[in-house]
Amino acid sequence: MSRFPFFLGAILALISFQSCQQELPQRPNILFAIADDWGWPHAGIYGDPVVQTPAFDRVAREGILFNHAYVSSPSCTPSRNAILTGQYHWRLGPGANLWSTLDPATPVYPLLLEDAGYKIGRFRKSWGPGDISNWERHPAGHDYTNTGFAEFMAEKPKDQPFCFWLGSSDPHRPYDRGTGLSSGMNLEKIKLFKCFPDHEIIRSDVADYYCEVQRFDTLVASAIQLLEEYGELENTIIVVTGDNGMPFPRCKSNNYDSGTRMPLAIRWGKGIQHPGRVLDDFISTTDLAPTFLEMAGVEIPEVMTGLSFINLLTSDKEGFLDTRNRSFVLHGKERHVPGQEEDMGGYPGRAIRTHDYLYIRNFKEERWPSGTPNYLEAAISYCWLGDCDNGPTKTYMVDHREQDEQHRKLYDLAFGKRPAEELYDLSRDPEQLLNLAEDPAYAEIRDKLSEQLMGQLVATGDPRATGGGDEFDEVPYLGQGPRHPSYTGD
Ligand SMILES: [Ca+2]
Repeated sequence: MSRFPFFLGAILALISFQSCQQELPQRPNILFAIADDWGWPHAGIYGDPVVQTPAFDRVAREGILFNHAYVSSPSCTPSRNAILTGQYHWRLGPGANLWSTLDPATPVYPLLLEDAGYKIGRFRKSWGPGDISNWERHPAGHDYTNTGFAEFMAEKPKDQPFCFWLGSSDPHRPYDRGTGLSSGMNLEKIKLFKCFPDHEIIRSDVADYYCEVQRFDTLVASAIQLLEEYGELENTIIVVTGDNGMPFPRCKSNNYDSGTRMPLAIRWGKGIQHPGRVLDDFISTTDLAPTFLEMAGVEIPEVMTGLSFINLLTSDKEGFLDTRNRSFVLHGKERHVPGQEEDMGGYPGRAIRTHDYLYIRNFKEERWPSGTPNYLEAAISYCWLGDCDNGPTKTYMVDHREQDEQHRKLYDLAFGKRPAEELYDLSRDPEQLLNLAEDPAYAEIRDKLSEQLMGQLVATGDPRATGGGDEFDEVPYLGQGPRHPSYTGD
């Protein structure tokens, strides 16, 4: 059965899980903790041998750990827009792009909760980046960046439920070089993604990223401690996740697991009566908004394409539960940074991920997936492989691309052009490095997934699936892109 129409799926899911119904906490508080550029599986409980994430691990142990959570888009603004609106980013016009805007008429869950009596607030990075000065109320709530979650809790009337967005700017670049190593991390123990050359510079860069992941985890720990002090822990749903993958080549801003697959753990006191479970169901972070609204007893707007997963939280089983609705997930990319050679375009693509395969459709295969590799003195001179944040790993991979065949191969995988279709067989290639789209043995699977993907995109109103979408390339870009390290202008 297809994931969409979602209302039909929701009814069937309700029937499937009726036997597990229980009395749920009324109007629970919501603490949404989101890291910036933190990818799966970089948490202790996922088996990472180096990074230490005791707060995330605790949330998972006392709640549920999700193995297959995905963002709508591996880029800050569209990913966050999708979370707030409960809609795929391709339904949000300019909001599909990085450094953009969002139509103030779009329903967002924090404001719907405020209208229903919740106190709402946000800390540090929430919506964006971009410009939402035309919103009367900030879509993520009132700003407590200066005073913190503690002040929010101190202000809150005792009996008023709350919804708080605990944002962090970690582990976004830049990093203090060598902090991972100097903190005692064993670089040799790091499990490097296979899309990176194995070099000490890269291991050290990953360790620096881990340091900031750990700083985010400390923020989560302090928020949990505060909930305990106020006696609110058991009636609060705590969600810990990220907005896109690690800021390294072929990760963030890419439609591979390294860009779109997120750590996700959820704790909900008595709402989860069988804690410590691990789930393999596919979750889109667009599913969070309808889940929060349903928990609060607030009507879910019809425009939301996300699907509440309360049925998973209240189940007593683990593994892959909702086979009707959660056998795949969709994600995609519009413009991250305008890093192409001749226009403001991005690198549009969409993907469908199942337990067995990843299929990607690149709509403009003539463009550069990570932006042009050239350093030009033209109007776009500020972009150098613009879709990849600058850092030691990027510089190493560019500088050593001709060193040998392996370095060249990994450079091309990260920065080279890609065909219109990509297909990865996850049973033999979990890191998605070997494209089988042209292999005759996989033609039938490729065509089936292509048809399924396009059908879902049409059903969810994606302009790229109906012959349009070029308007995404015309949206003003309100930020800057990575410059070549040699750039000395302004
Ligand atoms: Ca981000």
